[in-house]
Amino acid sequence: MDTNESLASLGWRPHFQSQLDLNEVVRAMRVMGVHRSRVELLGEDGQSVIDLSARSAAFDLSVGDWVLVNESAQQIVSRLSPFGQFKRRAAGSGGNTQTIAANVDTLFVVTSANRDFNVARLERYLAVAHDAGAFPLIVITKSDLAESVEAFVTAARSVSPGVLVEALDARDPEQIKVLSAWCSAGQTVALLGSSGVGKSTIINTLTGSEQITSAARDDDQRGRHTTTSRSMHRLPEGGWLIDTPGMRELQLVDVGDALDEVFADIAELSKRCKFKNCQHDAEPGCAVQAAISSSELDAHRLHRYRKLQAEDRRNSESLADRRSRDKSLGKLYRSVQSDMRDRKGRE
Ligand SMILES: Nc1nc2c(ncn2[C@@H]2O[C@H](COP(=O)(O)OP(=O)(O)OP(=O)(O)O)[C@@H](O)[C@H]2O)c(=O)[nH]1
Ligand SMILES: [Mg+2]
Repeated sequence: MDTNESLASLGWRPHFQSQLDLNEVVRAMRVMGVHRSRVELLGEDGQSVIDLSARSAAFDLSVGDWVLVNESAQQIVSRLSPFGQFKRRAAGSGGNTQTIAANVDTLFVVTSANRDFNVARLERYLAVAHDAGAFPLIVITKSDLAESVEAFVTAARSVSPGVLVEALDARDPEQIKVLSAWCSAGQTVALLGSSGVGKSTIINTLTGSEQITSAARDDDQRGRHTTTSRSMHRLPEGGWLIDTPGMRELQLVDVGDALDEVFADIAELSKRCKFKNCQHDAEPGCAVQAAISSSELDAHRLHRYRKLQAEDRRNSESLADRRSRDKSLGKLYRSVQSDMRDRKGRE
């Protein structure tokens, strides 16, 4: 293990420095991998693996997090507040928010030039990137298998004004070089996208190493969820890549203004509506509807924007609702308990 790490090479920055109490003897380490019962950390003095005791588990760590550890690096003392984190509403659970990765500078939104390609899904990923304070780049893999990759590139560029798009064969070391620019020393790049689109392949080609990948199934050209955990990989350029397992669903939660950044064209048009609270339905003087009439804006895009807004509101509200419900339940339990105590006292 390389013991000559500097914190800067691990992605340290003033945002974290400002959270340190200079009187405390602690060490900062970065979370490289999170497993069920342990976390792998890397710091200036090398690696440490910490069993997730009940106390450490309470920090709810994700890959990319920075933590402070005690002198022996055997216990996590605290988790530093991240400058950004990817989150989604966890599938199938009671509306919990799941953090995918923290402190990411650039997000490679990976899709492939086949049936995986879906504009609505890309819009979601971009919203998550903006919310996490990460710069998004859409990477279209399997360009070698497409008859015309240009159609995919054009569609990807329409996802958000000014968004950067690269199309490539992820297995080709020459073509992959366009991605190296984002991976310089101290930079953290995460890859998100469906299973089988080539996230681990990109990492293999960039690092020249062998992550496990698997042939996509022939029938639907999708993978089989080959990558099963999130982990950080060092790049020859000095940056860090976070591989993630393919996702079936990315439900937005609490992304707030990030949607307006993805749909900046609609947000910009809205400013010209006659009414400030225009819903872009049938209000007079609606600049958004006017843009649809003149074919400047696609009506489907407005529909998707609204759908995502509604989803985000629903998921975020249910979190708030749940908190207030928990609070009132807590009150109820306390009053029942004190009733019981009173009764017992009288007996
Ligand atoms: N022809 C071609 N095949 C590719 C390309 N990128 C990936 N593949 C193949 O697609 C299959 C799936 O790639 P993976 O890298 O495992 O996909 P993944 O996104 O990591 O999938 P999960 O780990 O399941 O989320 C592998 O057989 C790769 O060799 C590409 O650009 N061109
Ligand atoms: Mg993978």
